[in-house]
Amino acid sequence: MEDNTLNPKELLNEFVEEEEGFRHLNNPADGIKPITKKYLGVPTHGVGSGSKYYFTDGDAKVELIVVNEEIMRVRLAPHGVFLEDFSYAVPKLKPKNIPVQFTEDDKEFRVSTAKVNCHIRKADFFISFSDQNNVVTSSDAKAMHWEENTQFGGYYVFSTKECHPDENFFGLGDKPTELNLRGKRLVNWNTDAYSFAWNQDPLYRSIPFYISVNEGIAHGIFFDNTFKAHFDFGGEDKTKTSFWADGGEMQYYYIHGPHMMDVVKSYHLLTGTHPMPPLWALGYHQCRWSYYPEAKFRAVAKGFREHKIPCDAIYLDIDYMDGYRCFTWNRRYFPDPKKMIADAAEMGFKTVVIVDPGIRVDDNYPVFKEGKEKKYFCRRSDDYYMEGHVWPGRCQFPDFTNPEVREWWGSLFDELIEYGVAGVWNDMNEPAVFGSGTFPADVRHDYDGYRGSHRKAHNVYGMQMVRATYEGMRKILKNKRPFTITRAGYSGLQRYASVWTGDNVASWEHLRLGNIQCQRLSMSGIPFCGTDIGGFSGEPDGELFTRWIQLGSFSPFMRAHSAGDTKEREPWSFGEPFTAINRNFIELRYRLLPYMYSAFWEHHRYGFPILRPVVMQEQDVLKNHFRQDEFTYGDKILVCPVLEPGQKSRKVYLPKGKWYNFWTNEVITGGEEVEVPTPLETIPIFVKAGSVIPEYPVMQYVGEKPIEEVKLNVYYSDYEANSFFFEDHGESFAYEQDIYSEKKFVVNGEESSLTLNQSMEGLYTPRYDGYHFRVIGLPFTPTSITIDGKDITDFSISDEKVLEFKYTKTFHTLQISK
Ligand code: MIG
Repeated sequence: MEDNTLNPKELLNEFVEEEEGFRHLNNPADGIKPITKKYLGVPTHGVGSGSKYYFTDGDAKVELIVVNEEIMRVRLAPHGVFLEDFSYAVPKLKPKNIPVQFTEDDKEFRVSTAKVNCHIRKADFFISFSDQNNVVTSSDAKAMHWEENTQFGGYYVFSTKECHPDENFFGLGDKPTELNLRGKRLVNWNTDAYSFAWNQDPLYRSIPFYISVNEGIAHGIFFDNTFKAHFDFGGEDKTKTSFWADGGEMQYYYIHGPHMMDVVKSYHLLTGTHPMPPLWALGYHQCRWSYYPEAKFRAVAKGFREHKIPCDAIYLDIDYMDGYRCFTWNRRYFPDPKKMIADAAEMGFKTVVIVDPGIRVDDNYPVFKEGKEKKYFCRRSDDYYMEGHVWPGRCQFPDFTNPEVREWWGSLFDELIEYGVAGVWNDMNEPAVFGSGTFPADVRHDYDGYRGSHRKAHNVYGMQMVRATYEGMRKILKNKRPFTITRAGYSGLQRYASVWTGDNVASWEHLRLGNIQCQRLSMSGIPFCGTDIGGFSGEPDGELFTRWIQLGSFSPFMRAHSAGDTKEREPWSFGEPFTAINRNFIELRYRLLPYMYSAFWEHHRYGFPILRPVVMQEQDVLKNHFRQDEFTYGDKILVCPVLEPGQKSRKVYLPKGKWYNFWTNEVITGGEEVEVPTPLETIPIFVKAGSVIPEYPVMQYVGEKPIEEVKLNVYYSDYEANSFFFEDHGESFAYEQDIYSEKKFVVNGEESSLTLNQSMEGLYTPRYDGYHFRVIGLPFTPTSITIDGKDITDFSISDEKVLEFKYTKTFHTLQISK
């Protein structure tokens, strides 16, 4: 007998939007009823006050919540009953108490804050948004619509907006395609995508958030719906942008700009930012599938120190476990893990281990036994356990959407942590199952009490796994920051983990793709991201590996990783000149750690992305909507990777303003492309005039030596410019109690003088006093240098015209003049 409620064919249904609306792709001969969609008609009533407004058309109801001046949330209840308000992405929706105006005339209802107006048109229920200058930024091209789902209950939900001739789209997480999403149709459904290809979709993560830029004005749409979701950015019909999902509510946040940066900041306000990572996690990480046995692990550690290549973390992939059982050790390969990890720690290495969600069905395996007894594993609709084959063999899978299961999973890390493990890598959590790909649709999930099938929980499963890992580690580590990395995720995952882009390939195309993916993740709310440097599958040559290390030095998460069937792949594996160049760049990363850590703080505290594509600097320049190579790390350092073999030079676009070539200190006026030499030793790096870039001495690992001296690289500018410099203990949560130091530098140059002011906030005092100053680009020969009124007489000026001196006390005002 066919079970009508669980027809797996339903999962394959796709919709194509056409002029006349949506239609099923399925052949009616399959026995699936053709779609009969319903549209909102006429809003006959509008009521509301404060932050909540309701508009109705017969049974159908639309809710509008004013979150703050820039953000409004729209929800649709086709038959008048909204689902309970719960979201894994938005932990707490706290509408701000702000003045809101609600007005009505013949044509429309209107809800307005000081910055945004939402218009609900009376003729047809079209919803649009405009800014305080009455410029319409987003408007419906069709009224919201839905289709009843006779198989599972609920609705397919649709929204269609106007797409303008020069409107461009960004965001959506890790999609492996051009940075600009205009013309694309994409799907969110977490998928294990080994050796994925350019344009392959979907991949591992689902981030239903995009940014539109039209005529210089940006807005964002966050479609907070965890079901399989679809986006079409003027692909099917170039005048329409649509998003729809196979279930759940039509629920989206309209996020006003006008700048892309404002949109990203507001998105972070809803979904949270990444906590400060332990400082060591910003160092270089070495991974491979797998380093085993113990002798191999030790040899890799030794190799780094012998080659004097800085490294902070070495990873253990699945072979450290006993038959791939999580929380066990293969004692033949690793007879005394505690000692091995302690010895590595002695040498300055953190050990990071992998875990997978599949738990081997084995009554002699305590984790399985306990999970089974407590009924923590996922079950099918008719109560059978969800079973699937993964690395350990036949497995069952914890329901991470159950808070009790998360708590249990988190507690399982106590032994690993007692052994000294410092980081946990969460793999296969799409969830991935051999053969079938993932769970069947009927698998049930607790969903924190708001129960649902796998159709609803699939895209959040991985995020809840890494959340369980993160929260468990945080509890066990007490005041120490956990380090976690995840493959799968949904919006908000940044509150719990860093990510890597999954199983890429050792090719130049993937180097290009990885650069785009990291920028896109960064602007989609996932700041701590990186690719498998060198490419997971296949063999890079020395040149490709070195170009990847160079780009990777400017990925927030920097890790080399490779599949087991490839040749050895450490930074010294390719001989000279590659080893020396790789060392140089990894060293550069360690020199720039305080700058990178400060950029992380700007993310954590203020919601800025860490990597910023050029379009985020100058969204009003249409050409920039199509640039995807150059980006800034924070807002001071612009990087452009070399993405082709044998390239001697390449074009780099510099946004308006003055930039210094990092390697030569040459000053270049931006606003156009420049040709930059790209010998294997360098990639184009530029520093914005007016920046103050703090620099630590090179160390083999974070904390190798106490920091006695910090270099301050001051780049002269003839305008006023600010820089931040954040420091703290680097591994505790004391920053939450204001135990940190946030310094602000203000550079201001004139024709014959330069002033640098420093102010401080926070309760942390670094152990060093004063700085080693390097002043770059002075347009005059200095004769007088004073700090807080005291003369500095001991200074030097190099051939490159870099002025250097030290001052061993803290300072407020530095004055340099002709
Ligand atoms: O089925 O743990 O993406 O980084 O090395 C493959 C083995 C499972 C996939 C991950 C990859 C990891 C590998 N894992």
